[in-house]
Amino acid sequence: DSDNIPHIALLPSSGMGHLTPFLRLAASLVTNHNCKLTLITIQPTVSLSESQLISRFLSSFPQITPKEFHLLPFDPSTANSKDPFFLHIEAIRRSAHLLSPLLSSLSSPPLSALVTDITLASAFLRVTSQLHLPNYILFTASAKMLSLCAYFPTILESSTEIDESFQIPGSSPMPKSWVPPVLFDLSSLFTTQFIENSCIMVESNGILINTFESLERETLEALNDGKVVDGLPPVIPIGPLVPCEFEKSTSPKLKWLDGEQNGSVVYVSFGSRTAMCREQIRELGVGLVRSGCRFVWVLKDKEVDREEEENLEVVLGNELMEGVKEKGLVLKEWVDQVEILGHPSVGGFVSHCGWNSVTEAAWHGVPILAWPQLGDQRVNAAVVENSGFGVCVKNWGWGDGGVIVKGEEIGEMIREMMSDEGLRLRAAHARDEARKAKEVDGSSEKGLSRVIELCNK
Ligand code: BUP
Repeated sequence: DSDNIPHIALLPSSGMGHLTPFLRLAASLVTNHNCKLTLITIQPTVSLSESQLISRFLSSFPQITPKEFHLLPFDPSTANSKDPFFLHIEAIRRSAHLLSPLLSSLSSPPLSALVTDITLASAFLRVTSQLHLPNYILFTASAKMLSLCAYFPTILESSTEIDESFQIPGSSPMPKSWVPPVLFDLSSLFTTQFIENSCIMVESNGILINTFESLERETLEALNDGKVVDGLPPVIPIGPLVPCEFEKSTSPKLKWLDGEQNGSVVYVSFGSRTAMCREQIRELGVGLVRSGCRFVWVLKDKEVDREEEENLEVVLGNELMEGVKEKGLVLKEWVDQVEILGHPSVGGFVSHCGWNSVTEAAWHGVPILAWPQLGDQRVNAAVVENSGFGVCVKNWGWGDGGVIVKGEEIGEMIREMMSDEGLRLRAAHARDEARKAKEVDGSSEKGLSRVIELCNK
């Protein structure tokens, strides 16, 4: 019945970690739920990977209407940050008023709702409320991180200094060391945006989240029972958002994996925006060689892919390069991570715990050795540890160059993870649970149906 088909506009934020879950959500809404969709993309994008993925997506889904949102000129010296992605988000926020005419033009059929990224929520909720258009937020990290985000203004209001840890109602105490360090600087761009987005959440119609019930049951219950923040709209788990065909980009180099034994290879990646300092990169290389395991290592030398220039020999040095090449495959390019995680040879993942990586590892049942680098990653790593399919070394630093972790220690931890049978069993269990959540009558698919019902009201 065409009356019950909602027209939803999706508006992702900057960076692959934000774009990818939006595109997976879009694919699932058109393919499995028969929705009419408009995808609004920000132009230009920060990274090349983003613009390439958007093109591939749009050519796979010609039934989705593309709309471009062009940014106004922006002077980065007027914002307190050096991070190209945060600066881009600020540029979007300052252009937010341009969304109103764009949304008004989408009238056939009329829009039912806008789904926007949490990092853009405060700017765009103002626009949707003026237009009386329902607004949903897609939260792209863990529910545990959502509870920290929602509760953060309350922490700031309280007169007591945070000691070693603090309590978010409905959860076990959270160590202060999990809080993204940037949040202790109240004048930073990230923190001002974070607080504004946190405060606006109560005004949205619902918060969709890329997690699943059995992974974060307690936290989801606390959020939905109003324990964390009174008046929060429904928090609806719809994850893991499943990797799709349009993302595939098979590289002939990955054929290497076919020749390796089942479960023997460790995959190493710190996501699309972390570039470790050279010294730490080299220690990691030493660690990988020392671990005795075979590996696929995705190495990033620059935060933004367009700026990568040095070749591998320069980054690693000739001697280490030789050692590394003998034992594994080291790549300084975009790889199909999901293909790697789904390969039978891969038996472990050294990961920064960007939330997409975590959900992809769970989807394929791959154990994680967590080494969070920034932002929400420590909180996400704690979710992984708590659910039993990963381990996190507490005294490894944030990877910002402050404390260099030695290769010997890295190698030992990798060896331990790769030989831990219990970890493998728990990862297989996480995979079964993730898959169950996405069955037709699974909790996350029911969540999506609920979103569509809400959009039709
Ligand atoms: Br690098 C890299 N190939 O080579 P996260 C990443 N990915 O497919 P991040 C590749 O990018 P935020 C590569 O599978 C995941 O879907 C990966 O998202 C994919 O981390 C995505 O894991 C990366 O959330 O983003 O990039 O640090 O900070 O927003 O979490």
